[in-house]
Amino acid sequence: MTLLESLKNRFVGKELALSGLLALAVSLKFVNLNNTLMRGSLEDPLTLLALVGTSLALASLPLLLPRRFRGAGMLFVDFWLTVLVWTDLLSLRYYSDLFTLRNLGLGTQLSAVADSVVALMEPKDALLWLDFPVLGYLACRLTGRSRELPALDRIRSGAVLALVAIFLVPFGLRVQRFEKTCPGALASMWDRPAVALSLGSLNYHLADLLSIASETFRARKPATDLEEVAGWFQERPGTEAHRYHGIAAGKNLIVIQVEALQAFVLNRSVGGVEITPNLNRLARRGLSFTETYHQTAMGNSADAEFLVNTGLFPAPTGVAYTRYAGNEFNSIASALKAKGYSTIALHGDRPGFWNRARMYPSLSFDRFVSNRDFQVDSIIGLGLSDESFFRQSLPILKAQKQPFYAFLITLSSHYPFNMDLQKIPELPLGELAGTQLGNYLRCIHYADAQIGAFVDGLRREGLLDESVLAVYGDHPGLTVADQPDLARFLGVLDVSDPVAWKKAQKIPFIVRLPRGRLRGQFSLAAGQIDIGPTLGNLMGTDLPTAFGQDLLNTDRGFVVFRNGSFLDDETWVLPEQNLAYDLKTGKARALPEPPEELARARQKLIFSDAILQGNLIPRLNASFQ
Ligand code: GP9
Ligand code: MN
Repeated sequence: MTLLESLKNRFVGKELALSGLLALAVSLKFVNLNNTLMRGSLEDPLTLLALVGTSLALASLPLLLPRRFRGAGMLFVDFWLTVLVWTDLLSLRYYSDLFTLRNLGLGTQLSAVADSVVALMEPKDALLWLDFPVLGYLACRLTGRSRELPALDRIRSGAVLALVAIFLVPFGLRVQRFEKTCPGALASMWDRPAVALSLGSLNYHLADLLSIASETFRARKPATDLEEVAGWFQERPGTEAHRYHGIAAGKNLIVIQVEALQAFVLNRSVGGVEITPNLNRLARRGLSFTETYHQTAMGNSADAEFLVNTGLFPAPTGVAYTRYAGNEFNSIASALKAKGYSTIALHGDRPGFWNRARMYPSLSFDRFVSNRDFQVDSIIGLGLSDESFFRQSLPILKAQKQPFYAFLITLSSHYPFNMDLQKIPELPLGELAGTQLGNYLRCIHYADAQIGAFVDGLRREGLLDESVLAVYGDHPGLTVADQPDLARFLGVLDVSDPVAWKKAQKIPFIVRLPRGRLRGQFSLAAGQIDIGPTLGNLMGTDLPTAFGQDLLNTDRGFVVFRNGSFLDDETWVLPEQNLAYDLKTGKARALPEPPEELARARQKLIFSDAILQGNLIPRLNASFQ
């Protein structure tokens, strides 16, 4: 039978009608989901067209099946897409996040929330299933007549595939536009609801599926094997003999990751006002590592958390928090839990942002306090203001079972630093007023004041001298566009000189011990990956699979960056560019010989990647025993 004859057949007409009905039902469900995310989020015609197009494409797929299975195929598509929308709605209610296929591997975490799933359901959810009996009835009738209809032929399946491809064109165009306005967003998936708002919720899932499929397709065998990695860790001397090992054992550990905090603001004033008086005081009275570099990659805040808590490098592609949340990890929290600590993470944003709600259990945090749990009484930028965040965190820590490890992540000093400026006190900025650098200084000044109030609170509650307190910046906040202003502000001739810019991007790393027991400034090169081993040593524990070093027990800094560049206390090497810079003079110089450091840097990255890709931590731990 020719295609034309086939189309003339009224049963084919009915099939097409049924498929159209299915597409309509699917579209309506996902439009409803988009409206739940944000009313009016489908106002962009291309986004709406892409949503309808993808619904039509999916609803056409059953037409490829042998005729007698087509009705069932349609019900199958409807059933699973409805389950998907429903899972999204429940996930939004629980995590303020959307479902991702990546989290399918997190079965163990699912059992923890299984009880709440029923509690999250609402009577109106039944509406999602309204179309099911109607489609079921029509599909049955169609199948009942299947014998009268011709068998599947190649021309028709070709036509269906062509139709599917045409229906998917708006999706392709929408993705292309999104990649232009938000480069890298699909690979990092930092905020799934934000992606769904841009692409449409159904197309977010399609993009998610395609990115997982392409990763799986491209996945290469790790460039090393378990024995090699295990051997590397075992060759390292243990930390028991380290200076200050366990000096703060049994005390609480409070770590504050400060959004976009750079080191140049410390001990600096603007218009006669000290920008970070509280951090300066902490640094004076504690340990301060003045040459600390951020090592984050695509995952920004999440990479900083990951580097610090696990001592592993960020993922080579994508983001460890979103790609590898199903892995097992050794972390500061797991090491301290083994010593009887309770563990808690606190952050004033949605729990789903950066997949934190999924990642924290994998990092051995017992509890995650997010904006779902805080009273959201004042908002700056992306979420709860730092003032409210610290004010509410204090009683939570007071009630926390001691000893505890508390990991706090601030938020208000987030790029572009002008989101709610009217809520942030003024600074006498002079000619910097209104510039991004000026706004940044205001945000940091504000964050510093909140940290100061928190430290006072800890003192008042008797927690300060019962705790080790560490503060560091997650990544730089200023961009190349701020270089001229920054150069003027710092009084440095040319911040656009690579070494000067690299140094301007340093972050602070400060540790206060109970009763200010250890003090000092350290100028060896350090990275975020060294923070875990350094704190671990003070707490009398060890991170057996961390790639960083204990900064109090080494006289040589060595910092490796995700792009393969690395630096020690004298030289910054960029192997890809065949370049090296003298860190003191800023001058380019010959690549160091012999290239031992190059091999060491490479090996660390290869081993760390192998651990992530192969989920090697459980097997490494077993091999250490
Ligand atoms: C979001 C916050 C900011 O919760 O941590 O993340 P960033 O954009 O800096 O990665
Ligand atoms: Mn950040």
